[in-house]
Amino acid sequence: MTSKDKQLSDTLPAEAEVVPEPVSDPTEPGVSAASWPPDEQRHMLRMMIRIRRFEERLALLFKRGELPGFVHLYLGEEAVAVGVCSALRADDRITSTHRGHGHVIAKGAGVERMMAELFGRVDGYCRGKGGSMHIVDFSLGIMGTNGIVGGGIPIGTGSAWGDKQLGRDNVTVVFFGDGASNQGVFFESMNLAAIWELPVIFVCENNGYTEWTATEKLTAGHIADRGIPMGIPGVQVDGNDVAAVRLAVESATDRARAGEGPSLIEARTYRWHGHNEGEEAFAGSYRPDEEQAHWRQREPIGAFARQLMQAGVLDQARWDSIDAEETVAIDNAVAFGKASPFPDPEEALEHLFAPSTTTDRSVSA
Ligand SMILES: Cc1ncc(C[n+]2csc(CCOP(=O)(O)OP(=O)(O)O)c2C)c(N)n1
Ligand SMILES: [Mg+2]
Repeated sequence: MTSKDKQLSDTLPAEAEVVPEPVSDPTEPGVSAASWPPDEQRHMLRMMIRIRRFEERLALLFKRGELPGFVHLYLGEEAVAVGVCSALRADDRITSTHRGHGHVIAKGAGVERMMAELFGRVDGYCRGKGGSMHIVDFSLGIMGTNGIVGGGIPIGTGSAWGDKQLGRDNVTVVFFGDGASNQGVFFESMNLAAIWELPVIFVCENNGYTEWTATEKLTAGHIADRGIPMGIPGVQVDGNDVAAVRLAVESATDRARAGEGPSLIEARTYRWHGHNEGEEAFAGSYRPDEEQAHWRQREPIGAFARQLMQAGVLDQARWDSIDAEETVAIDNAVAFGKASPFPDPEEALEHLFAPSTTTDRSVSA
């Protein structure tokens, strides 16, 4: 274990008991990343570290009472967002969830404007009026984090329908959780995506819990199999293996761009923190210590960095400097967010609708 590994898994008990994987058919971890150029591999590592440091800072700010609103952290799940978005083009699109900071950072959102949004300030992505669950930037293909569980699923399916209608070869990825996979809209959207052969990739992040209930108490069968009756291929991947996730998404994007229709990917992972920050005040203890220790041992960033070191595309000094740069970037983002003013109360009812070129929204008395 390197000094960096130690830092990345600092709360892991020394003698953590390893429990079996709570899945029946996991992809073997440790898929080789060697097929991508070294710069891209280091960029994937950088993006995972950026998400990790961003989320850790939010946890701290929340504890200090400096962060308004609800925050659902993505710590431990970084390999899914980065594996997915590293397989996409800049002009592809994503829809996200209530646990969406990692998705949008991986798709290119700037941490300064995100932090300003989280502080409720005008320099944020929604002028400080949206917060954590409304981070949108169409120019980056980010169609929004979303407070409605399953809400991004039909939006992303519609985005793919638009591309198909316009003859564009873009792909849309829909991120959603294991809990959202039980929403009716998931099945409705898969049906339309299948019948119209839409270029959409449904990425289910199965992190083992829906709020405070274990997935197996709520969710029948394997999520990856849920598209089979509609002819949608599904795979289950190790969501803590960034290379495995990227490979699965690359084959789904090939399929989508070739006009062969949708795919479903179930990424098995684990959230390190509570459902939302501050849940300790009411949620009690609902996750076994051994389970948490097991998943912390399967920490995704150190595992990938070790692979890169073995492949000779990273050394400890480079890893340290990437980490230091990303930590400074988060310091700067916090300063930027805090320095930005609050929006003027006068503009509370502005920017509620996107400007429309086809509809006149003016109301005559
Ligand atoms: C339509 C809807 N129902 C219920 C909620 C309350 N809620 C917020 S997050 C959540 C659980 C989502 O679980 P999952 O999809 O597994 O995502 P995770 O939180 O594990 O990332 C629920 C029920 C909501 N926001 N929207
Ligand atoms: Mg979940």
